[in-house]
Amino acid sequence: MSETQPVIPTLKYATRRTFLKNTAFGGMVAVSGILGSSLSGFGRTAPIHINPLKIPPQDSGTKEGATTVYNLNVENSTTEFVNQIRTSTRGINGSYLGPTLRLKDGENIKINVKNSIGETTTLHWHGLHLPASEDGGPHQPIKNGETRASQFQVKQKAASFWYHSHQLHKTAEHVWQGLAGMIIVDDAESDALDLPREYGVDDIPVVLQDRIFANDGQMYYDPSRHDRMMGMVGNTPFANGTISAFIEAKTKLIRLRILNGSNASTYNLGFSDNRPFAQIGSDGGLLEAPYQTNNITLAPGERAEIVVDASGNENFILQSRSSGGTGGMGMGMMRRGMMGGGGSENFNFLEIRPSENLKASSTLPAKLTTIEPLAPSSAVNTRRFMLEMAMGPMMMLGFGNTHTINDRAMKMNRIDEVVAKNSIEIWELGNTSQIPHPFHIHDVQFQILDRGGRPPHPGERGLKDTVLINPGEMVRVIAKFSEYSDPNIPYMYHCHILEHEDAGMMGQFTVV
Ligand SMILES: [Cu+2]
Repeated sequence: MSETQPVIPTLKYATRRTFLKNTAFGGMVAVSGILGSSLSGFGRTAPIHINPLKIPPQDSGTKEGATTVYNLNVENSTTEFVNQIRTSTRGINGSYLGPTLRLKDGENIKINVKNSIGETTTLHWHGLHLPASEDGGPHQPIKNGETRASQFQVKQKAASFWYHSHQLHKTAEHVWQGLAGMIIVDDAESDALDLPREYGVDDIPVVLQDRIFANDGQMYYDPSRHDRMMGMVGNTPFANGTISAFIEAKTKLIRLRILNGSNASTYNLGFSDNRPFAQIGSDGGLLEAPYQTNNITLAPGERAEIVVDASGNENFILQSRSSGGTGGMGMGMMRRGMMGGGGSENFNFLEIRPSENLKASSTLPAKLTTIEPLAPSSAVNTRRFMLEMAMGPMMMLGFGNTHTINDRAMKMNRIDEVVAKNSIEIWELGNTSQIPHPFHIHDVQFQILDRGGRPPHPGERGLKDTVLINPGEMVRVIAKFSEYSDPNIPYMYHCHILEHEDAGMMGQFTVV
């Protein structure tokens, strides 16, 4: 496939559920898949991917007195993912996904969100510590035509966060259509570190997703009962909404801020030539020190910042591999078995093409930050949350609550847990179902105490707001619920497989 050849899917059978196995979309992905796995070491490899990675524009807001103001418009649009095919999408200040919001620790911000999509939605600031009233969750819906402001002070360590629709029962569909974007927080400590930081050049946001196109080029959100049960998994990999994406590396070290923005797929990430890289950050901050690996597992909602050395003559591909790899937790195998193909196949997300003369980069600092561990002895309360899925007859008959936490499905008018302000708590997260669930807690960054009684994986020893709970596993996390309280407006905790969240695997807590 040449770089100039347009790719046009067949339009003959525009049946909604006739998916693209035999269309040009599928063909393109399959071709890059085959070539991608056969990269080998004789001189410069031929480019495989065909589209420059879209880099979301940065939005650093506008100063209005002591407040930095951001204006977001949530809108309907169309996007040309493939030449000459316009796909209906939704985006924020754009046609698919949104700008990267650049925030500074300590600054007062106001984000105006205008809804122009013709139905109610909302935007949630995932991972940020803020008052419940400003969280952008199901209790802060924005009707079509209305604008709602979220106003708060940024109190975060430097890290990569994100924002996405959190509309009750509609989150999965809205995110599928494109309502998500990245947030980068900077702080003084990380500004002083010698890390790659030129946005879009050697510091690159990478939103990973997978989608399904019908033969008419549209991405219908039309989940089957199986999709609703297991989560909607696509067969076409997206990086920032780019299919078959590539970047040219101009510097020796490239920092990728990777967000798993998929609805339901856990990615087992590494490079096609298995080259090592350093993980430098987790969900809510930098790790204390770079962690050398060649494989990371990233569940929906999780982020990882990595730095890879692009030296060498060869192009290489950031891919998700189905077969587990070294450092993973057997996720690929498990999902392939459970999901029956689809999203756990090999996904080639992003080809990296080193320039002939790479600009030198500084060596990574040995120490990145300090994370004060929260001592289990300081916890005043322990709560247990069991993630459950009703399988068998209940599911087949389609009644009852199929996705629950502690036997209950989400109810807007029921507060499930009340946490005392400024207290430290241990939350025990268990999973009685047969598939993994990523558990997300609003408002806080937590620390993982142990996973199945064992210390967390090195890449998980930083600040986290989302953690994958494998079947039969108990993960203990510890968090401080500081500063903000509101007896009436709750925060959410939920599974970040968006179909599960929408089906009720969500609960509410207040801080008082
Ligand atoms: Cu789940």
